[in-house]
Amino acid sequence: MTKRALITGVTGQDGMYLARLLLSKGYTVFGLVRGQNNPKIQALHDWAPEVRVITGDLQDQSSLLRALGQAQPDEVYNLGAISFVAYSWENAHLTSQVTGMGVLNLLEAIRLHAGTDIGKVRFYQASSSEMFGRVQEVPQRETTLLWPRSPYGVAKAFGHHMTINYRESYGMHASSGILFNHESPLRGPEFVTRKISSAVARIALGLQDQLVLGNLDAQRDWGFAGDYVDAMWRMVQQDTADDYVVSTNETHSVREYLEIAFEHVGITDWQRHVTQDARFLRPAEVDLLMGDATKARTTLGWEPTVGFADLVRMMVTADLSEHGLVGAR
Ligand code: NAP
Ligand code: F7E
Repeated sequence: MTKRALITGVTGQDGMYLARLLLSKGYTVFGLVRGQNNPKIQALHDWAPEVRVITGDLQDQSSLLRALGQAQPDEVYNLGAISFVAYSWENAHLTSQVTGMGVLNLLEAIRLHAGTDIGKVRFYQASSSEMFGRVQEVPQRETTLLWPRSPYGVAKAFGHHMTINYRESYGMHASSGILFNHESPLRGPEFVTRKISSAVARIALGLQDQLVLGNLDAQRDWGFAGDYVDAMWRMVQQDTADDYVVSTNETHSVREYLEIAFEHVGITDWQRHVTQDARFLRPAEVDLLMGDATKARTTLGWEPTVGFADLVRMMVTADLSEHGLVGAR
């Protein structure tokens, strides 16, 4: 029997990679898309034409119930969120509604949809290393105390605990992946990796001279999005639902990312192209993230396949060749 999956956030970076992964495994894939004329539908269609689009919004529970009725999914992947941390301070209430309450809306819709057969729909929640915030240990693992530092992190912590609560209260097969930063040529241009790869490509092509950034000393555990959606799928296939850290177990600074990106286009004196501006600093920074994915490696048999330097080069190469156009990604 062909499995059926519903992905929220299907127009985002991870949604696009996950849709392709599930299609390659023979799934029938439904994607929840918000808005009445969302321009990203075309990019999704170009990327994965077989995805069946259903309109709906994480803030609108009746739309979620309708989507579940239409898709009749065996698996639901909740990737929809307001995901840009900097934006979450300026729009804290909205972020809480979508990224936090949206999880509850969807869990409750699944519970109502499934009725007495709660096991018929498996659920994946896109939790985040941002929940560790002011980290209480290094590296961070599933048991590390959460100390979120942004409205986004707080909202994700709510969704994370609500997912665990639905598992424990109702026996729902609900898993939470605590994913550390993962990137790709599909990454939104507002995130630092893509902001840099895009600017470096433009500087190399003589289209731009300066790149303005915030904190260059922040350290992140950066992996490749294509690897991370595979971990999501593996979690959902387990007999028992659980929570897993997904990371590379390495940490690198924004400065290191810059060095490799510029080096890739033959620029060694990159400092003359980079300036810092306080407008890109955050009210509360997450200084250092580094995950311990031992549980995912041992239980799920999951391994990252793309290292940090190769990831940086992949993103710069993609921006060089296609200049932000979807076709060459
Ligand atoms: P992304 O590119 O920002 O995609 C977010 C998706 O959520 C988009 O499809 C967006 O739709 C959708 N969305 C926004 N508001 C919505 C609403 N009200 N109702 C329904 N959908 C809505 O994020 P991503 O990088 O793919 O990340 C996927 C998920 O993993 C997110 O939940 C993110 O918070 C989480 N996460 C990401 C990382 C990472 O490093 N990438 C790490 C840990 C956790 P539009 O296209 O219409 O805007
Ligand atoms: O920032 C620093 C910034 O916006 C990374 C999301 O996917 O991963 C992502 O959140 C670091 C921060 O990602 C600029 O201060 C310096 O320390 O690329 P980012 P993020 O905040 O780590 C987590 C795991 C998620 O869950 C989120 O959804 O880079 N930084 N200068 C800058 N960041 C940005 N965006 N722009 C700058 O100019």
